[in-house]
Amino acid sequence: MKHPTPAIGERALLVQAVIGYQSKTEAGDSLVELERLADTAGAIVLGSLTQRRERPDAAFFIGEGKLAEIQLACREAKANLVIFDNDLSPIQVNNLDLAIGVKVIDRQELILQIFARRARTAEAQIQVELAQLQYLASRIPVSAKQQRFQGGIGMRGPGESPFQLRKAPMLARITILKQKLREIQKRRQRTRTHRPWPMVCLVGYTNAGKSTLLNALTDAQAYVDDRLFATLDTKSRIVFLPDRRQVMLTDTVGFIRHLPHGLVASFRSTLDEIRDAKLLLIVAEASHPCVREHLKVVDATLAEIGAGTVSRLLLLNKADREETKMAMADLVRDYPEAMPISALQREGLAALKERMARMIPAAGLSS
Ligand SMILES: Nc1nc2c(ncn2[C@@H]2O[C@H](COP(=O)(O)OP(=O)(O)OP(=O)(O)O)[C@@H](O)[C@H]2O)c(=O)[nH]1
Ligand SMILES: [Mg+2]
Repeated sequence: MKHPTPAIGERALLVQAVIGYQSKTEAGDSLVELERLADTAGAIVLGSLTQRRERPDAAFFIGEGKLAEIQLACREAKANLVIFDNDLSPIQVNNLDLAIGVKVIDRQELILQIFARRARTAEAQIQVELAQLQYLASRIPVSAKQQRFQGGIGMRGPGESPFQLRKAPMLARITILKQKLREIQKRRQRTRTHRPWPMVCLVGYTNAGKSTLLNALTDAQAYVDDRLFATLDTKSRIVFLPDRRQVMLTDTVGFIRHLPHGLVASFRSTLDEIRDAKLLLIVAEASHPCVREHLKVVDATLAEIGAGTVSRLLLLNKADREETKMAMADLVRDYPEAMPISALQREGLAALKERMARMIPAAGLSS
């Protein structure tokens, strides 16, 4: 399977514009995250530039002075890629490309590239290709002038401007991919309806420890890595609850700020499992200084995929870490229902299973 975007392996400079009110910690964390994303994608990060602005510049997102600074920094560091932490419009990408003279991408495109490189199963690969094509198709500019000329007398007819001609094969491919995905999903749906066990899903921000917890609770040997988006091809395993009943525990793709909407939509089939689950185990990295913000992103993403009403249990993971010990008292006060655990040290898991048994209605369980 071919992906339209190449692997990076490039020398990258990071740029972040802090717009309006955004706290220093949050902006800082977003930039650290971008650096980790760039590293995961295989780029060498040379440095970063930030700017605080009231609102984005329509043409370049950043101001003139900062643009000159970026040009200079790129020349000095021999960068051949600039990655923006902010979501850019197609016009801004074009303008920046031309002005700086190196390739410019934004956070969403970077995430798409990572997904493209990491997807292993046929389903995940189709999902990623679909998301990439949708992203690219949405970036083909249709100027007011072209729209005016479309379909005029003597023209080739509506929808045939040069830009639209570029778009047509993409749209055709999108249709084919959607069809393929539907077939895989139908098959998946059939096996799912025949499954006697209720579903429990592990969800949470990327790197929170979901796969580690799956491994700790079952004999799954899910891939664990201190990297963002370690899991794209998810696993499911049976867990025995203390009353000897069984549930099917499924790992899921991690969430992150500005997860491209196309990606969320394409991964819908995997995410459908979340919506149909009897219980969601929300795994949080309690040692992270921005854990509260991460939980907000998780909440918002769950709402976006229609899983806002599924019952959930919050797990404050990585309780073994020194950093967590300081923060735990505050977190437990703010989230009184949450359970501290350590997936790595396998602490708190017996209590977790007890709680799961209590939270899943007995009628929905098989023995
Ligand atoms: N100290 C400590 N580290 C943990 C714990 N749980 C997970 N980790 C580490 O956190 C990192 C990420 O763990 P994963 O299980 O891959 O996280 P994930 O949520 O599956 O991440 P993605 O698949 O990337 O979304 C790994 O380096 C784990 O070893 C824990 O309880 N304590
Ligand atoms: Mg994982």
